[in-house]
Amino acid sequence: MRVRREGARTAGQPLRVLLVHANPFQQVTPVPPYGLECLKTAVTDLNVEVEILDPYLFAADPVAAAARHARERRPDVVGLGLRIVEDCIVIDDPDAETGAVEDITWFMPEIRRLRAALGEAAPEALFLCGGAAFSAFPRECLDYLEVERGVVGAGEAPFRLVLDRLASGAELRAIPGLVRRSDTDPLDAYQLSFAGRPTLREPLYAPANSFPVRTRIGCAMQCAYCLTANLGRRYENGALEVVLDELEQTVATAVERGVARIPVFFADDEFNLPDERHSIAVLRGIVERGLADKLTWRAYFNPTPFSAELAGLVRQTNGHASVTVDTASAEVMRRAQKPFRRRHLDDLIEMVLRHELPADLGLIFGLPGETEATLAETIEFVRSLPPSIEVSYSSGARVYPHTPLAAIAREEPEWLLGADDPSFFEPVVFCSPCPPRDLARRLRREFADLPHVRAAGVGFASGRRTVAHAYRVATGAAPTTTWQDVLDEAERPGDYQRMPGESLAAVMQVALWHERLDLVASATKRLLRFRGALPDGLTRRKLRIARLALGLLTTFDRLKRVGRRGRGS
Ligand code: B12
Ligand code: SF4
Repeated sequence: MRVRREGARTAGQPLRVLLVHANPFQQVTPVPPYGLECLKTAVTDLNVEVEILDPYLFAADPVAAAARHARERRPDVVGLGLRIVEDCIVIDDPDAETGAVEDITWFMPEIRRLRAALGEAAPEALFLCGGAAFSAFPRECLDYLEVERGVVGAGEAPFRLVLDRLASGAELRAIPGLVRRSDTDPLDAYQLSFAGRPTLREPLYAPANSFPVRTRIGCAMQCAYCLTANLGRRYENGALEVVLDELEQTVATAVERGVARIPVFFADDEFNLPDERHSIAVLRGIVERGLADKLTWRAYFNPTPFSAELAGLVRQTNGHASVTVDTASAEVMRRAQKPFRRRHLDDLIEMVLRHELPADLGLIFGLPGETEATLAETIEFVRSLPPSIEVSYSSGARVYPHTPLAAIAREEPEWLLGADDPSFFEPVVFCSPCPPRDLARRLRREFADLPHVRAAGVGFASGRRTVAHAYRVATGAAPTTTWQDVLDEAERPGDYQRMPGESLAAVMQVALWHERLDLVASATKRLLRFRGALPDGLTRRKLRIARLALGLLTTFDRLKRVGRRGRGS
């Protein structure tokens, strides 16, 4: 079928593409729209104009702002990036006195509102979905959003082909990864590929929540509850030189903006699966290229393989291992299809301690097979850990369509709570041997004396919007609030994601990134007055020097502006 492009460009005119980050959680944890950046990078040599829009981060009324933008730009293609469909936090508030059995905020109704508004604003455009969450259950998303086409898995190659064909007026046929709403098994189309060149980053994003760098795609495992299980154990490594070039470029751009050391997140499902050879090669490359002092990094790890060589390199390159443990019980591990056994877990702890590695362990209580006895076993394991190892835990697991857990859930409906949706597209939670809120309260009691153990993540309902507000003020995009409000909010204790000192430093970094020296100066002043703990690496002496330098720079900046005005420019 040939896709109609009314109002289409005349020959030679570039195709206009609007990539929209359809992600309301940007208000709570803003991350760069890395998937969309990868798509844009993949078509830099085509005759196309690609623009990335992140309405939930930069606009006070995201749907209206996105629609307005689409109306003005009249794009030929609108890409919707569905990185997440929900906040994934089963219990956000253990004490909530609502009748709700779980607290997951499902974003699909909001995303449907966004899609409808964009559809009205750009009725001629070809709509295309993609993204990590989309790719795990594409048919359900296309139906719900009433979009005809989507790309399943890595989007670089299919996106390129789609634009190429549209530009030449050819049909959108036989493009690997491109699926139709009517396709019966779109998961079969899953793509694993890389652009083959370092990702070009949008300059808007400060490293407030780290820069993602993908080194491999997919996963050779199939844990029962995991979205990635829907890939069917497929994976591919990125080319080493390209990964290292991307790291080097990211560091260089940050240095240009006055950030001496950047936080990176290796955006892989598990950095050390299916083997550690690739991860070791990446870390060795960091050392060889002299990048180790210029970055810190974090990645998800499976407890095994984790050799002494890998541990040494993690340490040498300033890494932090977030280990996907889930449970310490052999029976729960077996039923969850976890790719390790208890002895691997014990070996990992020993390795982490021996190499003094910064690490945290992620647990999920309530998985299939969880009983009073297995709960007690995992609780005992957690209690045996030293306080240097942080632990975060969830109570209950979201059942996603097509996963092995969905099959288990059909067999054991007595442990299900949430939406009445047999397809599991709307949030349904599996939690054994008791409802998740009860389990969350119980675990809080069990770990009350262990400050390094806490409930996992932050939900949309309880998450602070401080960093998003900082972006809006710093870019002037939607000053819904003043900089003083941002600083007050940052200094107020109770943010799950950061201590007040860290929050002040994070908003200061956003201002610095956007060269708003006036805002940096007032954040510095506030940090100097602040009596609590400062983040690692920041001292009052450094702040005083920065204040002096900023005083000079802002005066210079002001003089420059006055001079320009005087010359009538
Ligand atoms: C690293 C990571 C994080 C880091 C991010 C650090 C950073 N600075 O970016 C941290 C820890 C901060 C994080 C936070 C969260 N995360 Co996270 N995260 C990941 C992880 C492992 C990698 C993401 C990534 O960058 N991938 C690499 C990029 C290149 O891939 P991509 O985005 O998929 O894009 C490709 C394709 O999807 C496609 N594509 C993407 N968009 C589009 C659009 C179109 C039009 C087309 C055609 C194609 C296309 O092409 C791209 C290039 O190949 C993914 C799992 C995964 N494998 O993706 C989970 C994942 C995205 N996270 C998830 C979740 C739930 C969250 C949180 C909500 C958790 C929380 N409550 O705090 C937040 C949300 C933050 C936010 N604003 O979105 C879930 C989402 C699923 C769901 N249930 O909705 C995932 C899928 C993990 C999982 N298996 O469950 N996350
Ligand atoms: S090893 Fe990790 S990414 Fe792979 S299926 Fe299991 S939980 Fe998912």
